[in-house]
Amino acid sequence: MAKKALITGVTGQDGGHLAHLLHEKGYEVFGIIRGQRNPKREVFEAEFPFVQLIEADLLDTSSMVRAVQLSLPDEVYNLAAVSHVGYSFMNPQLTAQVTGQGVINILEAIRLSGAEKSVRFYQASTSEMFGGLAYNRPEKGYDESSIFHPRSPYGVAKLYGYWSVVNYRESYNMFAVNGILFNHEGPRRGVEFVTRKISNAVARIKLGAQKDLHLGNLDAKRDWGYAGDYVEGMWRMLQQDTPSDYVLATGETHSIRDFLDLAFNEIGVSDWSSYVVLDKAFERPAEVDLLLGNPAKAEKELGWKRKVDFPALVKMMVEHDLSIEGAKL
Ligand code: F7E
Repeated sequence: MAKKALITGVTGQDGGHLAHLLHEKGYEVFGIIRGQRNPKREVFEAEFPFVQLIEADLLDTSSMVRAVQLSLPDEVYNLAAVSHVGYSFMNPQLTAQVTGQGVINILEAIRLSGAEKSVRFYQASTSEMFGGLAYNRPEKGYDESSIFHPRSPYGVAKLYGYWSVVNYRESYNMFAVNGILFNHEGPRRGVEFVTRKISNAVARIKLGAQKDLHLGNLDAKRDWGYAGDYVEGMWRMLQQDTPSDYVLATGETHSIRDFLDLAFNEIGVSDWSSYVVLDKAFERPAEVDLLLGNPAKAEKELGWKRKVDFPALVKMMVEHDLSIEGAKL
C-alpha cells in the first residue's frame, strides 16, 4: 500500500519540492492549506493536482487533529512557519504562536489522534538558531552539538520548536526529528528573501523593467544550497532506524556581495555598484553575520550530499527569472 505523507506549509518553497519528491516516490500526498478561499489554492492545484488539500490551521489544534484523522499519515512534515526573519521582528507574537507553539499544536494533534507511535515527524529547524556571533563560530561550521544563540523572534520561536521535538521524542518515544537546515534557495524562493530578490531584480534590470535594487547589509554571509537537494535530506531523515537530528548544509559560506557578483555576471555586468542602493529599511535590529554549516553527520549517516553548488544555484535562479520576467513583457 502507498505510504501517506501530510505536509504543513505545502504552498511554500520547500513544500513544493517535497510534494514533487514524495509523489515521485509513490506516496499519497496530503497538504494543509490555511484560510477561507486561500488565493494560493488555484495556482497550487494547477501544478500539484496529486496533492489532496485539507483546510486547517496550525493555530487551531482541533483542525490539525481533523487533518491527521483524515489523512492517517505515515509521515508528517512540519514546514509551515512565519519564516521571514525581518518580518518576525515586526510580528514577534504571531511568530511565536505559529513558528513556535504551532509545533506543539501539531505534535499534540498527532498524540490526540492516537498516532504518536505510528507517525514519523519531521520539524523544519534552522541555522537561525545558531546566531552566527563571533564568540560562537566553530571552525568547521555549526553541527548538531553547537551552541544555540538565536538573534531574532524567528530564531527564538524555532528554538522552542526544536526543543519541543526533542522533548516529545524523549517523553513519548515518538519518531520525531529536527532537520537543522541552512539557507536553501532556488526558483521557488519568494522574492522577499535576498537571493531571489537579487536574481529577480537582475533579470528585470537586464530586460529594462527595473532600474535599481535596494538592499540592506551586503556583508552578511550565508551557507546557501539548493532547496531541491535539501528535501531529499528531509525524507532520508524519516527513513532511518532511529530518530536523530541532522544539519543539512553545503559547508561553504558566501556574502551577499558574492551573490551579487555572480548574478550580475550572468547578464554581463561586472561592476554592479551603480545598480545597488543601500537602504536601511532592509537592515535588521540584530543581524546574523555569518553562517557556515557542517553536514558531516548527514553525509555519513544519511548518505546525503548537496548536488548543486553556489555558482550553479545563482545561474539557475537568474536564468529562471530571465525566462519568467521575459515572458511578462
Ligand atoms: O536574508 C541580508 C539579511 O531574508 C539573508 C529564511 O529561509 O534562511 C532564511 O533566513 C541575509 C540577511 O534569509 C536584504 O540581512 C540584505 O543577513 O534571504 P534572507 P535569512 O534571514 O538568512 C534561514 C535558514 C531560515 O530559516 C529563514 O526562514 O541577507 N539582506 N539585504 C537582505 N535580506 C532580505 N530578505 N532582503 C534584503 O533586501
